[in-house]
Amino acid sequence: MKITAIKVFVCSPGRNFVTVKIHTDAGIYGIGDATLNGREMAVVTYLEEHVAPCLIGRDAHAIEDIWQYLYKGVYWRKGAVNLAAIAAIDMALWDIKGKAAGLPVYQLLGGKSRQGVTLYAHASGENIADTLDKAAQLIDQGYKAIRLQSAIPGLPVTYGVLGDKKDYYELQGNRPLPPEEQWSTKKYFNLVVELFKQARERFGNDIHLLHDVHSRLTPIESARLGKLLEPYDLLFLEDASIAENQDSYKIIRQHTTTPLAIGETYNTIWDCKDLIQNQLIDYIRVAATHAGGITALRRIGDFANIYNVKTAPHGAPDLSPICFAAHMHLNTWAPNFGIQEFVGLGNEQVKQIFTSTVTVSDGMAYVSEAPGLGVDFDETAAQQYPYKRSYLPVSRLEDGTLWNW
Ligand code: KDG
Ligand code: MG
Repeated sequence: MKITAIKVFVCSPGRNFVTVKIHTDAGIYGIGDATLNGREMAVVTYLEEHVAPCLIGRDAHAIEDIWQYLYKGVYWRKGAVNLAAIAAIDMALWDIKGKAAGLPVYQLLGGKSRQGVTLYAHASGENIADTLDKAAQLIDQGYKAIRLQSAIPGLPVTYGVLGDKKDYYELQGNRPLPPEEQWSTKKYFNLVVELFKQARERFGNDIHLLHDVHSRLTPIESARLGKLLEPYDLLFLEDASIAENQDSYKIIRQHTTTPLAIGETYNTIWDCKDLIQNQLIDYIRVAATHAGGITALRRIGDFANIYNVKTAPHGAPDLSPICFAAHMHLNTWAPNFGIQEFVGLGNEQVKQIFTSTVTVSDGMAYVSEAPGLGVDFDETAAQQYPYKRSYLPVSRLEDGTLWNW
C-alpha cells in the first residue's frame, strides 16, 4: 500500500489546529495532529517542504521505518517542530493500518487493559470559592479527579484563568502578539495551600485532586510546596519546576512524598530518561502530538513501566481531537496508564470539523470499535475557519524579569 499524497491543513475553530492527511493507492487515508501552539506555521512548512516529498511512494505499512527515517534521517534530531511533524505522520499511518486491518488502533497495540479511561477535569476560578464551586459542578457530573487552579489575589492574570474572567484562557484563539502576565511566588504560596485545605474540607478524601504549577517554582520552592500539600493528598503536582536539568528533581524528591508529574513539553524519551530511570517522577505527561506520535509514546510508556512510572497524557485544548483519540487508544492498552487530562470534546465548530467516536460519561472516556483512530476530519468545514496568528502568553516577575510561563 503506497503513499500517494500528503496534505497539510491549518484551521482555527476557536484556536489553531494543524492536521495531516495521508492518502494511499488503496483508497484508504489516515489523519494526524501536528499542532504546536504559537508556532503552527513552522510545522506546516516543515511538513510540506521537507517531509511530504520524501514519503510519496513509500509503503504506508512501514510505520517504524518511516519513523526512524524521519528521526535519524534528518541528522538534527529532536526539537518541537521536527517531532510534531513526525507525530502527525505517525498517527496518520497508525490510522491507515487500523483501517486496513479493520481494527481499532488499541487492538494493534495489544488489546484492552481496561474498560474505560479515567479523566481529570479542570476547575479554574477567580478565587478559591469560585474554583471550588466549579469543582463541585464537575463532581456532580461524575468526575472523580479534578485539577484545581485559582487566580492569585494581587496579580492581574494567573495561569489557567483568563484576564477578563470570561472564559478558560487556553481557548482563546486570536492573540496576534504574546500577551504578558505577572508572577509572584510569594503571593502564590499564600493562596495555593489554602486552596487545597478548603478543597479537602469541602469534598472529603475520596476525590482525587491535582494541581499544575506550570514550572513557576525553583526546585527548592517546589520541595517546600510538595511538603506543605502533603496533608491534602494530591494525585499529582504537575510541572513543579523546569527539569531541563533532570537532576534538579532529586532536590524535590528528597523532601516530599507528594507525587510528581511532568512532560507535556517533552519531544523525546531523552527529555525524561533520567527522571524515569531515577524514579524522580510518578507520572509522565508526554503528548502524542509533541513527542513523536503513537510509536514514540508506546516506547516511553513501556520504559516508564519498568520504573513504576504511570502515563498521564497531556490533554489541553491545543491538542486536536485526533491527538485525543490517539491517547485514548494508548490509554486503553497501556498496562501502566494512570489518568488522562480532559477539557471537553471541543466547541461546536471543533466537533463539526473533527468527528470523533470517543464517548465520555461519568468522568470516564471510551474508545469505539471503529477501525483506525476512530476520528475523521472534514476539509470543507475546516476551510470556514482560517488560521489566525495566536501566541501563548509570556510571564514576568513583578520587577519585569522574564520568567517561565
Ligand atoms: O500550549 C500550552 C498548554 O497546552 C498548556 O499551558 C496546558 O499546562 C497545560 C496543561 O496541563 O494542560
Ligand atoms: Mg500543564
